Amino acid sequence: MMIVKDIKERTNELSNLKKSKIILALDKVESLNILPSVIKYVVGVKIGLPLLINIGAENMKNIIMNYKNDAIFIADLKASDIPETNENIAKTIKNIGFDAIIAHAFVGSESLKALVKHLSVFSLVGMSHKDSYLINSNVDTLIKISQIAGITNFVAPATYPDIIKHLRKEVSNALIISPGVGAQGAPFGSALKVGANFEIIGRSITTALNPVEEIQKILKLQNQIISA
Ligand code: BMP
Repeated sequence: MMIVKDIKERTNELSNLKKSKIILALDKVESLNILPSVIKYVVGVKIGLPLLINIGAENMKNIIMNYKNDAIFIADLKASDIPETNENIAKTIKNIGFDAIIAHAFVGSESLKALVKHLSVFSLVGMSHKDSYLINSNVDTLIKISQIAGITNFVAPATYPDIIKHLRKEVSNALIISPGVGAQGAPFGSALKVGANFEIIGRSITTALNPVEEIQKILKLQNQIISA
């Protein structure tokens, strides 16, 4: 019988193996070119909606099949629909081979539960951009909604470290992945320092002249922070 490990266990194992706290964010078709050379340094790959639409489900299936033992794959759809449609989204995404999906919590626990039935869910309880005041001023409600749906995996912003700190305090066993380091201004390692498990990093790597060198630099910084 195949034992299915949960997402926290899998990311921990991969992280220990690779000495990495990086989840690579790929949003553009051309960014796929770097995948073969960087996959061994990252714990997960977060696929953005534009990339998924542009390459299509069949191509995505093949990519995931190719790398499924090397990293976890997260569909960043920010699912936010009624329960019936969310369930349809979850089935579709699972069928492509994704391990997890990112969802908005503001739609309510029933919509989240519809996703949880099919795959691991990362609930968005804060966002990294300047305009994110509506979501970021409702973090506690969003955490509650997520918990009612049985979710302990979260996305929280590195650009608002207090949100990560608060989330870690509220949900001590949470798996927290955090965007906003690098291109959006938060220093590499800063999200880890305040309680995130992994940092989601896109453009700093995908647009680097030498993505492998850039990753190695980031890993060094992350490891300095972890061991400090
Ligand atoms: P970058 O490192 O290039 O800024 O990429 C960050 C990634 O995380 C992007 O794919 C973006 O869509 C996503 N993201 C974010 O930046 N802030 C959030 O609050 C939530 C996200 O999913």
